[in-house]
Amino acid sequence: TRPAGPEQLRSRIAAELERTRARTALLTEAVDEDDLTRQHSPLMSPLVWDLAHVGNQEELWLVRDVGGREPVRRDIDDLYDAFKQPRRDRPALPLLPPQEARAYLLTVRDKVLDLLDRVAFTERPLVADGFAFGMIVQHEQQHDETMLATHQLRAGPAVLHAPPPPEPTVRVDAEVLVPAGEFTMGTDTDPWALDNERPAHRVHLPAYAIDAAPVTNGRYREFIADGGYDDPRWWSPAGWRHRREAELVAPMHWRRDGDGWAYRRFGRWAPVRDDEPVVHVCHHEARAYAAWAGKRLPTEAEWEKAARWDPATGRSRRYPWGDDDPTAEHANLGQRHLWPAPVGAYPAGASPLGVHQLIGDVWEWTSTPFRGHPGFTAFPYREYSEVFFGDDHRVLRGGSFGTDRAACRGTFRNWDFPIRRQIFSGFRCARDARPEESQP
Ligand code: AVJ
Ligand code: FE
Repeated sequence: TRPAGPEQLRSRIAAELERTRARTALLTEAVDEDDLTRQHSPLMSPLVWDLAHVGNQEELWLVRDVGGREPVRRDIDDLYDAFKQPRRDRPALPLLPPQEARAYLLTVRDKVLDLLDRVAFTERPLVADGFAFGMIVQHEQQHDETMLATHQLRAGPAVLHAPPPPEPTVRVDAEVLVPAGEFTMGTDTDPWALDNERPAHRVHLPAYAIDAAPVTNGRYREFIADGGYDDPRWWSPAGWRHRREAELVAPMHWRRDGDGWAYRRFGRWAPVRDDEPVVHVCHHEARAYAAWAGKRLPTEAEWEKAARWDPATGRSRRYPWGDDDPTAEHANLGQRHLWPAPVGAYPAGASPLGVHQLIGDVWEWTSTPFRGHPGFTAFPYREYSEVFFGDDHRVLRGGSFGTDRAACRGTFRNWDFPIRRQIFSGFRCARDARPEESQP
């Protein structure tokens, strides 16, 4: 996947920038000016903030830092600095109106394409292998997924359309046993991997079992029907407190529908389908379900070993299916569909151990607080990940149907507060291997 020479790298970067901008355009042209400037939830920015923020980051890193060129709009840096402006305050800011934001993005992009024609991909870490360009592509894609979550929160009729995900073609086992032993976690070699995915390091895990697929709506409904939301036994103390304060009774966007449940997906209500991975649950709900099921959430290392470790060679792959970039056969990524695919729909994406749908469909909560890998160094800026290290966030893995392939790898790490569920978050369970299972 490493491009052969600078000209291939240049054209690959140009294609990724363009593909990504087309997605941004789709998300911001599907609604009117009022919808773009309004706040649809206190958790989210107005879409027009995300739009200009994407352009501002591109200006900061590519035009100014890599290119060493004059600022386009130094006057708006503070407005679009995520650390200076909390999300709830963003609608009140003197933001660029939609047409000005679009014009700003075009101006920045012109300069970037000019720069891309001339840049030498030297050994300077910011430009080696086109890293800064890859970082900016991933940044825009991450905000596109955030904007997609804003669309899901938006009231009113549907404006986004996509074909449904593929139907299942195989039956998937309940769980897979992963033998005890070491594997390589993280990466030193993936050229566009972000700082928190580095460095590669060896991790030893005792034998464990992990669900071969994400937990489905059908199973999650059993937890609800069994009184799971009313039984503090299944919840952590913080989880139970949150469950009561927020009055959680079901995943976000669900409502009772006769004897069953319906969910709202981008402005349309539909009966809940049992064989799809559950989405829009917080870490506390995932943890409670796992306890009810007699299991636990996987650690981040357990998730990554199940996704990347190849027992035949002992090496860790970039993706469950190998080292090649995802295609439509491998995983439900990139907003090609607007919800998770039923279990068994992506046999070509399974890992060597037979674990399915690790990449795409839903972000998967792990039990691990977000920290740096051993030997971590912040690059190129502390505010991407280092400032979030600590006990406040839990790691999510694997990407959702709304994650672009450029922002998703076997090593990619996402994180959020354990109460958040407006993101496309689901989970799978794990458990320690029983002694008789641990024998080789
Ligand atoms: C990695 C998804 C947690 O959206 O807060 C975007 C990505 N960082 N702009 C986020 C990000 C800066 C980040 N997450
Ligand atoms: Fe950002």
